Amino acid sequence: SGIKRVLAVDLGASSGRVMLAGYDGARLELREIHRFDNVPVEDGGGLYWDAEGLLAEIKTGIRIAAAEGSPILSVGVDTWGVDYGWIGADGRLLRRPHHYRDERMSRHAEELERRVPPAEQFRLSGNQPAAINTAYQLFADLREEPELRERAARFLMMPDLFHYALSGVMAAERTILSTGGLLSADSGEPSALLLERLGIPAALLAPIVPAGTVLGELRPELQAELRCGPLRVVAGASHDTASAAAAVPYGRGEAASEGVASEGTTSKETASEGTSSEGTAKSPAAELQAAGRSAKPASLPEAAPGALTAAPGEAGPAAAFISCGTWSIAGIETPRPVLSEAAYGSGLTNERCFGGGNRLLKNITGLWLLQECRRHWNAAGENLSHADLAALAESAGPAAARIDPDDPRFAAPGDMPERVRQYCRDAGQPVPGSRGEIARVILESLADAYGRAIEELEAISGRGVAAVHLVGGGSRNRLLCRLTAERTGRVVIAGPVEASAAGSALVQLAALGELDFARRAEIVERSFALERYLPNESS
Ligand code: LFR
Repeated sequence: SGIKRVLAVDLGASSGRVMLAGYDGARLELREIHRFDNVPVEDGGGLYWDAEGLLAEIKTGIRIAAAEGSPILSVGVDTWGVDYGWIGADGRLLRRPHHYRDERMSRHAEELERRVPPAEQFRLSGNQPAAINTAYQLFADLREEPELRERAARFLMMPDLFHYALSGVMAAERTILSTGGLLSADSGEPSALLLERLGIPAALLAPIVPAGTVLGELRPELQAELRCGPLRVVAGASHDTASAAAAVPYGRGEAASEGVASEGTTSKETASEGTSSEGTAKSPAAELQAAGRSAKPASLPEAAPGALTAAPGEAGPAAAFISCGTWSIAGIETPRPVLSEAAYGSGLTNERCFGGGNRLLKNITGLWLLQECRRHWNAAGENLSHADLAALAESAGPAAARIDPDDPRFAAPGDMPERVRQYCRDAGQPVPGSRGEIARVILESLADAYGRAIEELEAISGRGVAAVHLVGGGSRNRLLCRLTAERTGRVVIAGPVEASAAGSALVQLAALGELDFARRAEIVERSFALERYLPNESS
């Protein structure tokens, strides 16, 4: 058949999934093939990834998909940022990779910041300094285990580690590496200065490749073991946020906004007349340009670093996005990293995009707060789904209190409902009682944080934000979408829900020459039910 199939493996904070994506030249269809837990392993006080177990699950997913009988072209893995594993001289993992919620970095952060003060880290790398960053983790490891200098041949970021296990090829894909505080913001290459001052040997980095690189074929042993064809292993935009951003249908929802009034009007309606609305809508290329991006075909590899210093795109209004999962990442794409004092002071960070551009981002604690509440309540015998919680929050009505989602007291797992109450008590605010009230306080506080983040992004990038694309799991939460439209004062276009998997598939297909990435917005709009929320329809 004419359908091109690729596998997107998305490893998230509580679960991992293998999604089979089929592309018929117009629409992308995603189907979950295999889902499994991704729970950090505790060992001797440390927190680790169960990399071996996850690899087994990825293989299971490939085997199940292959057994369906249709050829699969490729597989690509994306994960959250910053984490990595150490590879020994024999090419094997030295030990379980650490999880960023591990605490060892706190013992070395002070020394690291003495060597490279936070403001300088930001100026050099464009990354907001944070103890979870790869730079802090590597620094801590090398100080606590100096023998790593002898024993380790490389460190590989988590997606790179899985790609290596699948293909036998060691490479450092740029979007995931750009989360770690190690790359020069200017060149996109490792910062010699940073590495030297932190005592991290440059030889520990694998050769850097752009997002959308075909690394090779699945190792022959695995092809035999999994009874699949010679599918290729593609390093896509392997940071989950970079993948999610690759699936943002910039321009599509806004173009169709006039005359569509009600919350929850799915753009299925606009999509079915989609081809006819084509006439009134700007062409995808024009939209990409209006969003400050160049509309080069994405099957081209990522632009050379020099391209980043090209003149910024037109100054017209841009669309921002919020990728809402365990974290909420609010961002706007810019031609170059934004390294101003204001960006640093507002806690913004810069990461690389597929195609070579930059994402200016604010990382906000996301659905983590609700996920932890749910875990707590369900451990006490409830059986609440995410939908149940959303319904309770909806019927609780407007909240009388607010929390700061990024307050450090919310970072670790635990009794989140009580922490929320305590926060309100400490702040002299009305204390939420019921589960619905607590959930409502969290959602309204998140929406407030989104509102502030969009203002900051707009002010600091100098680009007007006309609309906000809300993608990821949170885009399913209608209350959150509505509140976000209200607090940001912008049209919110919600979806796709499985943004990381969709983005991974789009990038893989582009890398294989099967899809023109410049058309990604119309493909996404045709493929997923996007919903629009207008700012003036308050709750
Ligand atoms: C989202 C994400 C963020 C990153 C955080 C920690 O899943 O990848 O982009 O800042 O996780 O790695």
